[in-house]
Amino acid sequence: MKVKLVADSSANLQEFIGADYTSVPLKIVAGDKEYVDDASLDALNMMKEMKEYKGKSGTACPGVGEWMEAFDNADEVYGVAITSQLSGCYNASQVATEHYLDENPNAKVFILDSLSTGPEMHLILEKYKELLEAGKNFEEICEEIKEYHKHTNLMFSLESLNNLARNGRVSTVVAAAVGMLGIRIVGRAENGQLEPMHKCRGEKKALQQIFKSMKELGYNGGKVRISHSYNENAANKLAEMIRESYPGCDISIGLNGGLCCFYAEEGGVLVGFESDKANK
Ligand code: X90
Repeated sequence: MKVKLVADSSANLQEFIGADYTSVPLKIVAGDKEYVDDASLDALNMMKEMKEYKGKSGTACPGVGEWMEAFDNADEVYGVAITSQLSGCYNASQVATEHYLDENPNAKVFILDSLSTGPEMHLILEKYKELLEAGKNFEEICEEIKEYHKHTNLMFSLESLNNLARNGRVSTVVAAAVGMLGIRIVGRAENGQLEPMHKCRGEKKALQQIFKSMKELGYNGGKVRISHSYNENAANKLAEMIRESYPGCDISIGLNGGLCCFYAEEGGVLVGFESDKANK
């Protein structure tokens, strides 16, 4: 039996060790130039070119066909998509699921609406893998992943909300408030939307605020997945801070891919974490 794991490229994973995994790319568009968010994309260079480019830029989600291709004739497909509240990606995955099941009536497909992105999607993929390795069946996996999802969260620190605001993903009022140099917005994904919570002066304060809010949301030493837009220093500092209180907890750090780099912008840090509390 062939089992496939899939996620769109906002999960920041081009490969997923130990699983038959496909990343479905979103696209970043600036004028005539299109950046496909796949393994060949140099996101750092993309950000550099974007800075110089003064015209309109935006993103596009994968279509139904790209999802279906990723399903790859598998008997069972498990996946996760960027929040349906800010992207058409999940919707495309649902249409793809219907078509796929029409063509393959014996197959089983489940794609979760993450109501989030980036490292929270990473946690979901790791849980799928764990459940598969435990020998659970399709129905059990769907139930358990939905239950797990209630206990996964996403927080962020952003230095600029320009690209989010220009593309209608956050209100321009909120975005304008960040404009000042050195100010970071710390917030979380809530009901599938970006929820700004605190304005922080300087990175250290922003990271301290993230950790404080994590604990308020019920973080208690569970897994943490951090991704950053070329700000490894901040990611390391946050990991250190968490480890001081929870030595030995499972934390990993990775780079944002193209989509998250475009929206989180330079310096942005995203943190996916498990909580004792059910926040969904
Ligand atoms: O369909 C498309 O073109 C993609 C649109 C994606 C828009 C949102 C991307 C957010 C990326 C920014 C910080 C975390 C926000 C969490 C919100 C749930 C990362």
